[in-house]
Amino acid sequence: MRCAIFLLLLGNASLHGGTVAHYRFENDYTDSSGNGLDGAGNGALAFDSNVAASDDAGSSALNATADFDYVSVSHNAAFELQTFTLEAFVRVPTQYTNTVGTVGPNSQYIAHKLRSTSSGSFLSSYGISVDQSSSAGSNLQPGAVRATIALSTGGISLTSNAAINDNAWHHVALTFSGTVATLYVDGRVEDVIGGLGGSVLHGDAPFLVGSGNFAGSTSVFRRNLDGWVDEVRLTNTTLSPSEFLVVPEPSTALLGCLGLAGLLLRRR
Ligand SMILES: [Ca+2]
Ligand SMILES: [Ca+2]
Repeated sequence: MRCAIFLLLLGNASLHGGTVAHYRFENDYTDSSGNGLDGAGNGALAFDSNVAASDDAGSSALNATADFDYVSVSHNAAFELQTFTLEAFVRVPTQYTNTVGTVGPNSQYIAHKLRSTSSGSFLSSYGISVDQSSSAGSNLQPGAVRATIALSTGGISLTSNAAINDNAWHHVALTFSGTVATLYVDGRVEDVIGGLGGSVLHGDAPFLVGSGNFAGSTSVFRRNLDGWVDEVRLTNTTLSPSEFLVVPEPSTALLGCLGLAGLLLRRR
């Protein structure tokens, strides 16, 4: 009973009243928030039962490991937030370079609200990506998580020290209070920018999962993610880590399995 109550408390993380959209990818692209912001799949997406070790992961995740695949949600005014939390579970392989050149190097997008499909900088109103490669003249850090917000006072970019390209599930989150932007990886603060002002710039482009911020001459969004994504949740307030989706604990789970395996071996 105590265990059941504990699990119930953990499960409350996904019931926050300020949820704008929540894509659980339980074999579909629907929004479980009740706001009707359902998505649509594009390209060779699949669903995968290999999910994060989290009580909030459900039993299915989005496999977006192919090139050109992504989930799109039509623009809606509900996405035009001035304070928010964007979070997701993500798993990227150690080698996660897109095989199609036109997909583009740079940073592969996990989830973001696109502002414009044209070329340029800070085309996402807000978003989270993972750096793929370090090209000449860039400040990209392979495996680092990057978050951007387009503000009327100038675009900002946050970067994690932690690298997540280890083929394990991680939780990533970007919060913005209107003056402070914070990037979290696995519930830990990785970067903070304070003293911000102005407003978040918005446009009528879609909210995207697994693809980037520029539909070039090929009409496909560049910076396509080569990895898995799950439980993309957008909230209209700045959540604290205790309110995030329950962060995966792969090392603990692995240790538990190893301990169990050791116990079983000793019994033979
Ligand atoms: Ca799920
Ligand atoms: Ca992909």
